[in-house]
Amino acid sequence: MTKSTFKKVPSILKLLTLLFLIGSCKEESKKALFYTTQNTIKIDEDDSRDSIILKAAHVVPTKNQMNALKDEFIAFVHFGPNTFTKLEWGNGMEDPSVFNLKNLDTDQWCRAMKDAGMKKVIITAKHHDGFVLWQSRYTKHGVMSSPFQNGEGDILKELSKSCEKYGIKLGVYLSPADLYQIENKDGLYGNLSEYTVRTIPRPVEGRPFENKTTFEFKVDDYNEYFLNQLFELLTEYGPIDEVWFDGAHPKRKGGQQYKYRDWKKLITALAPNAVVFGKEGTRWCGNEAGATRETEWNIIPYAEDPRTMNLFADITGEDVASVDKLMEGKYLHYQPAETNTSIREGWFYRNEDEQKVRNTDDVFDIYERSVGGNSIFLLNIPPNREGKFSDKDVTVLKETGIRINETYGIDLLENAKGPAELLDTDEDTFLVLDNDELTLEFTLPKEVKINRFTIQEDVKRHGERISRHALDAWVDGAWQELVLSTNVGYKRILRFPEVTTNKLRLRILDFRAIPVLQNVAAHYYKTRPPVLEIERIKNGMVSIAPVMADFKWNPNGENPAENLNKGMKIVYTTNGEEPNESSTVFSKPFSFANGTVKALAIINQELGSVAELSLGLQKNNWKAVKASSNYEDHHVNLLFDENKDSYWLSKEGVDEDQYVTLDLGDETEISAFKYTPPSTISTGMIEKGIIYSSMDGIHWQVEETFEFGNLINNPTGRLFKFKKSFSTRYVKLQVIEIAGGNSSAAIAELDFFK
Ligand code: FUL
Repeated sequence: MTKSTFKKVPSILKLLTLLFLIGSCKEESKKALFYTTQNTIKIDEDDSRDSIILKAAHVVPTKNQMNALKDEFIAFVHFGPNTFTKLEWGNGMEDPSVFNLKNLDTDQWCRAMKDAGMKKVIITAKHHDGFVLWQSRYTKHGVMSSPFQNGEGDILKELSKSCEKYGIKLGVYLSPADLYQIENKDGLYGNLSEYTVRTIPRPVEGRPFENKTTFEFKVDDYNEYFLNQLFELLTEYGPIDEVWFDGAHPKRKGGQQYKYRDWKKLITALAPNAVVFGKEGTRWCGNEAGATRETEWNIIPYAEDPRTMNLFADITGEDVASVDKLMEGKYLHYQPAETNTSIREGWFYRNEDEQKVRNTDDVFDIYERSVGGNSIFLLNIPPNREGKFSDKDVTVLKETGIRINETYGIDLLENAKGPAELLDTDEDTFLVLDNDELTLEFTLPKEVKINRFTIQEDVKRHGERISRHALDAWVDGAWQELVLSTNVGYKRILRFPEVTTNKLRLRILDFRAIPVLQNVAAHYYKTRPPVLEIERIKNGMVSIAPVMADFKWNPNGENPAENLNKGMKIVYTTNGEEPNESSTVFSKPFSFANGTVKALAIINQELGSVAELSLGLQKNNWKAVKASSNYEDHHVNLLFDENKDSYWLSKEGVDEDQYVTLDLGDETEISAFKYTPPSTISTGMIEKGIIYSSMDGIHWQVEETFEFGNLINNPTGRLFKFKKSFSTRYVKLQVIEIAGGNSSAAIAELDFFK
């Protein structure tokens, strides 16, 4: 049935037709299309809930979108004046000489991307500051005015050559926001110029184009400038596979509008293979942290026709395209999400010591959640001031590539029995499921260990249809459910605890239309027991968890170590003995004081390394009696709140005497204390002090003077054992010396031990 015949049928008939088609599907099991597939399908007034769902199941990607999905893992490169000014956003008024690049090694970038298995790179040809990385004819604000190769360098040209050499596709980020064009006195952005018919490209004397195509558009000065630059980018740097339009705007001016439909005409003509990000091509996933949705459908409801829209709002909610959401739309449009985040804290390179780099666990986890969650993984690697990717970043890319290869390069279903269309590597074979046979079995010649399973729908021809599914394994003579999940789309990677089996069963539990699968594969990810961290949280409860990556920029809230090590258990002891398989399993925080907790992770019978933490008195009944001053956000109570991130900080230059006095609640025997300084500031480290004891909080007795070294460089907790233990109810810590000669004292946490 074609779309037009479908349109003419009144809704009751539509529903009957639908039921008939679904009912007759068994006989016509190879016929999964009820009418023509399209990239955008209009919802009609008389469409029912069922017919809208059926329409959604016929929305398919364009060739360019399909290729973008198949690229899976791609690179982002943020490079420009910000790399030198160490800012995330420039202001457009930077002197081009700040871009003081002496060396450039785009081959090195491409090698690192290749090692990671990335298929495309998108470079910030122009970021919001308006500085251009190529030899544009239309501005002097760029590499042409910088010291780089005496103003003759062209970053894009270099990258395009390297891309060709290493077989990597090229994409350009051209920021619609342009601070240089906003701020400089002859700037074109929002200059209120008239919309007149203009020829693109505008000829420039002595700089002819090899490509003789011309366009006529009725545009203003800034749109003309933008189109001229697009023309240069799309005709002089080899094939361009993606054009990235950022929606962010540090500033706007003069009510500047963007004539996107004209930009699109130019892109379609000059770079027919380019998918357009931020418009109808691909969409932002809604965050910059590498967070992914549990369910990511790529059939998006629109209130207007996305084929004619100029403005595309960001889509950020958790529920983007559930059936209920589809009902709110007037058009259904295929639009894959790009999960974009940076390998470093920030989009631009700043430095080696402070700017954290994601570890391989983190990057691999995002890869599995994004590529295996029906989206494209766009990872930014910002080159440094030497024009290279830094060593740390290169190592992570290499390790990620190795993990992807070792895990997904081997299909454990290779010699399995099951539907041949799904087990072959031919992308043009697919399997239309039978309406009452929605279970698929795969039998392997021998038992294998698996913990990953990938499913791909035939989105290219049949769209996205599965909305719930489960995977089972045959274990000890019975089916055991391994994992239950939601939609599939281009690719779903299922992660579950390792199982040894020779039979797997995929059950499709719910769908929008008869599911059509393209491929399935089973894999094994070599997990390793993660390093653990023990900490006492509020109310004296002890918690044990894999160490989280210390990546403070936009944390996505996922614990990669836990994600990757499904099936891991944590065991611990509190009696000083080394933990082993038969030790207590950690399932929830427990109350513990005055002793040592030792813990390790076990995965697939493999024991990880032992983590250990000595815990002092519980602090539930402690009170701060007195303290020298404190800053408003750094109250003295924060030094016994079991949180190392918060701290007491006395005011600079206010007190002659710096001290804190605590009431421990009961008379207690004390043999040692631990001082934990804050790790986020380098001031206030107490190098030298005195501990006093008191039974009544009035009469004090000196117990001992303590001293700690190298606190600024190594701000870790320091234990001090008293020569002789003592009984006390009140304790006073008197500061004698603060590292670096500061006059503010800081304590993140104080602990006392029996
Ligand atoms: C954002 C921009 O403002 C950032 O600087 C960066 O380019 C990121 C990819 O998109 O919207």
